[in-house]
Amino acid sequence: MKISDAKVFVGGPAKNYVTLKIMTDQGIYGLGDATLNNRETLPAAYLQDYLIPNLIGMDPRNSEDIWQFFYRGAYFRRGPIAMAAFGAIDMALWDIKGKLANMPLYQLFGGKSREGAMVYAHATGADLEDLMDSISAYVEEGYKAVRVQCGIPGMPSASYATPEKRGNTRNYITSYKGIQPKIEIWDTDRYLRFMPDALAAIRERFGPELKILHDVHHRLTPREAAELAKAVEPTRLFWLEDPTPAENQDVLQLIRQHSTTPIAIGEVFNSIWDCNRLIEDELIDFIRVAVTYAGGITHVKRIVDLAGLHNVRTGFHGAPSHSPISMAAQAHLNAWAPNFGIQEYLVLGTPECDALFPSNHRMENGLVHVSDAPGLGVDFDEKEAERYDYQPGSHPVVRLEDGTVWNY
Ligand code: GCO
Ligand code: MG
Repeated sequence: MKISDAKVFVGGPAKNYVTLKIMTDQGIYGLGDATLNNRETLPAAYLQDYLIPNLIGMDPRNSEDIWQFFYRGAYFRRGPIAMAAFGAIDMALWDIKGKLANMPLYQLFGGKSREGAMVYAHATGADLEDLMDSISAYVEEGYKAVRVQCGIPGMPSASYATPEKRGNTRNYITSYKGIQPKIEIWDTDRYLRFMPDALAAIRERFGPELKILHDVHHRLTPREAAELAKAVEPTRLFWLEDPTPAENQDVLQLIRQHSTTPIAIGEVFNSIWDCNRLIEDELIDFIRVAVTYAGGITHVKRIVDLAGLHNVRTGFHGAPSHSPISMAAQAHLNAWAPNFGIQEYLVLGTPECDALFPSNHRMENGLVHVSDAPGLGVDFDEKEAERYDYQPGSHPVVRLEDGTVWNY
């Protein structure tokens, strides 16, 4: 069996998805997602210029060897661009493997460990009342867990705030159009004065059962993060995410020494080497890597197994930047992983998105039920794809009030 061709598509409804389709001489094809939010053309170029010419003629069943060939063969290892490109190839090869075996992927991993995998939605509000409305809407729909992000009084343009009061506060899709980034202003002191009480008020309003998550988006210093993690202990968060930038991992010890609030980190990591210490030293409770830019199923499965040895559960990144292809790969891992924690899940299910990526994965009462179709269980409609092309975008850049650049 040989890979006969491969194509890359960039574009999609309201988002640039980087979709890889690998064809074989036996007519079976596989799909992968190489979307790297707001840098989409780069993994696409890596695939087109370097990887696809090498892929043609390879045996698609040797997914491990192909992964090692590209990873080791790159010489310059790791990095989100390369790992997103390897990840897309890897997903597509697993998709082919599942179709050959006539089995859904979770069966190849070891079968189902659960019937439905718990997901969390993004509730956002321009202010606390607005956020409460957004949470209520998700709770009414049956969600068991929500990430809560709120506008901070006196801080008009943090990314947590939805600038339009009400209106688009639900199903928020990150939309940062244009190559010039939007500038947001951040003030740690205002945030720290507001957030613990806001989270306590949410717990008070929604009671003990709701799983409440909050994303700090790398904004705090280690000492400030320890202060916040300690202050929110009575609220019993499901997790506090990215409290500090994770380049310096020693600092996580400071947070641990001061608080028992569960910590989730890893959405910007792209290899096991970015998180093995955090996992082995048990400095985090949830690992947030994504199959998209952490090297695909082959590599992420290794991270999941390492995490399982150290009481660390999964909480894969699932922002709208991921296409339904990598979300399907994660649905299969979530069905299998003995140390599954939760899945971030944003309702992509617009009619346009469903038409482009038809699938039978379904969300019901806050749980994702994985499809039983062979392989990834998601398809890609090339005719639909012709409607879209690449739209440049950029993440915001954050500055303090005095102009100093801060962390997004
Ligand atoms: C999350 C992330 C997103 C990121 C986005 C960047 O937890 O979902 O922090 O909100 O901003 O994925 O591309
Ligand atoms: Mg995050």
